[in-house]
Amino acid sequence: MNVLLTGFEPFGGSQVNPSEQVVRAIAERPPGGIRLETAILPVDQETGPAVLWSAVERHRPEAVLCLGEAAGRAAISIERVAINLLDYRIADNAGHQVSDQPIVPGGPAAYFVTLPVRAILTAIQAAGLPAELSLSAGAFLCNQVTYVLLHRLQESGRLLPAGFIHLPALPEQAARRSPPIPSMSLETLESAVRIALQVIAQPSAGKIFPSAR
Ligand code: PCA
Repeated sequence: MNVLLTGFEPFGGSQVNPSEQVVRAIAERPPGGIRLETAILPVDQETGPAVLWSAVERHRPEAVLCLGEAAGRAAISIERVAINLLDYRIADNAGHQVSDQPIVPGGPAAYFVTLPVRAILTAIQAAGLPAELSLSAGAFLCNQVTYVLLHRLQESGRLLPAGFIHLPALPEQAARRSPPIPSMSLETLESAVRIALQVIAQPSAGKIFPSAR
């Protein structure tokens, strides 16, 4: 199966982004049975969604898994939904800080992701790693790229499994906070994402899963 895996560049004053590091680590040793394409997205209101969509157009993946950092979360967070809202709590890397705007004017209020979220959760937990289903990817870039991805896939009639996983901070990021925030090692994050990819690449995963499954 041809899978597109994406992460984000660092943002918000951090030198690293766990999602970028996980993508680079998995790209070095892709899982068997998966033709992996990767992209690192800019944390930029305009170019972030554009780089993701051009990777979809170029690689024609059969599934898309996007990763991002959610500093402060204590578990691997499998997102279930993306909402039609831009309400940046900080500026992006290009200085945009938009409030209370739709991503797609007149677009649906929200899209469910089309990944087998419950199966991914169960598989990660079965490996002894902390994971959760999440009902909000926030209102910053991670939510935005997920919404734009799901919207364009739907508009272009390309219904394929696509969704988003938020990763906790790395220990070196957590150590710089006072008080420290929850963190997970790169090895743990990489293991969890490899499990998610395995679930996505299972034969039944060609189906579109409503997020309730
Ligand atoms: N996390 C941010 C954007 C980039 C990233 O890694 C977010 O949660 O929206």
